Amino acid sequence: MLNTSSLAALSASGIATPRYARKGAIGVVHLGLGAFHRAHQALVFDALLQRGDARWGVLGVAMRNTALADALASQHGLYAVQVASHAGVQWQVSGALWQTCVAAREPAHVVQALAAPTTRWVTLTVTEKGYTPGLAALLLQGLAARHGAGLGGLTIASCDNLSHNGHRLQALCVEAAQASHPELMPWITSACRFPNSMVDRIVPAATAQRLAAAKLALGVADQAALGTEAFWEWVIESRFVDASDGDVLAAVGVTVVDDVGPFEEAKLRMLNGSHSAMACIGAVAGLPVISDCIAQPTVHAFIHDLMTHEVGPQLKRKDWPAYRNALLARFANPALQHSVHQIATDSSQKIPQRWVPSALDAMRAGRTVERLAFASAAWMRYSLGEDEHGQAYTISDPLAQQTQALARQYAGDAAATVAALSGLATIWGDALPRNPTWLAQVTHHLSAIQTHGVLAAAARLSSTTSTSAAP
Ligand code: CS2
Repeated sequence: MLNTSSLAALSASGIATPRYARKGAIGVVHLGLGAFHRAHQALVFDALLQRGDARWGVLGVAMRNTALADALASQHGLYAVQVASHAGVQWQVSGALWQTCVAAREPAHVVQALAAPTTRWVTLTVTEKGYTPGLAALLLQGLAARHGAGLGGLTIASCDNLSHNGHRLQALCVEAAQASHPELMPWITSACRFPNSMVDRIVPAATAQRLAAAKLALGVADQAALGTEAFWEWVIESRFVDASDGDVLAAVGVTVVDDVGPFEEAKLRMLNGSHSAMACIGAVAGLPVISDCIAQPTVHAFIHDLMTHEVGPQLKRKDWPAYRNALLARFANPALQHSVHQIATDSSQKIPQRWVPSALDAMRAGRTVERLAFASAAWMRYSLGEDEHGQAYTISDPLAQQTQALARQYAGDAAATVAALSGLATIWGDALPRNPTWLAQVTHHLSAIQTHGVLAAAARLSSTTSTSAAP
């Protein structure tokens, strides 16, 4: 099994491995030890450690997943990442995780780490639904201990796919402090920093095939191996407790900006918005992974036109045509094998930032929203929990029980399904459910999906919708 004693042989066989001492005081507490962190921020910290800056060793905190944290602990925090690009695949072993633990099992360990004098940063990837009072309570315990010990504040960087993620996290902590530690409130706002940030890298959950490929490439088993694409981006606002961190991060490829808004808006609406649309369409059509979806000319045209006519024109980021083209190429990467069901997970938490703002902006600008309405109809069809070949699947979503019950109750009746499912204000907000044109379009597309099947309905949409010339 991969562990410290494997490193010399791996390095001799040409695999990039950590060349630094992997012990000492932890500098970063990361909450949410999923695949994304391990193939994204952890590799940024690994690059900093490789440069000899020992302040970035990570305590990786799984919120609940004991199996993953324990597997990583048994591998001394080491795991391999396969980076797949047109140029081929390359493996590297990350050494940034110096310790792991589980918040639900060892909360005191997390609090202690948050309160340690050497800890400078907290990063979070706890998913959209993870911003709970429980999370705030955990952070507050650590912050209270820090404050009590007379230590400085922390840079606390939310790295989840939420708009204004840093502001949201700060508001959650301040609100919790108001209730339980009012004396902490001024200190949290003055001594800690909550930069907004946009993170991007497509990192599918590991599969048995990936673990088998890792074993073949490494010559030892790695229970925590991952695959990803070559592209990565981390754009973060320059609001750090230690102002010099901006230059340090920039030196390893992080983009440090005053306002992350335009980057975050483009990423959530173009990349994640397209992902969620393909996830629903693919799940209903029985296409297992994103590269299968985008390989279908109908889906390619649909996603291209969605970004071109309904999402891109409203963005603050004016280079969106180039961004769109790069995304279409990234979606086609066959090495990723990114499961549509993984992306469809928690759709009720994702749609509010991925589709709804685009629909509202496009309508305000007098543009078509046909494809956003189609995607919404595809999500309603997806909510039945059974694809067009009669294959059942599990919907993993906090609202699954409710949405699936409604979809089944009105199955086959497009108007009734749309009336029931578009009334969920936590997903659609207030304006869309009251907009008769929107509701009529969603109903029209759901009915077309029911009659023709999702791919044929999408093909009809491409041939009937008139659109302006594409940039
Ligand atoms: C995906 C994201 O699962 C999902 O919802 O859309 O994880 C996506 O792959 C990343 O945000 C890419 O940066």
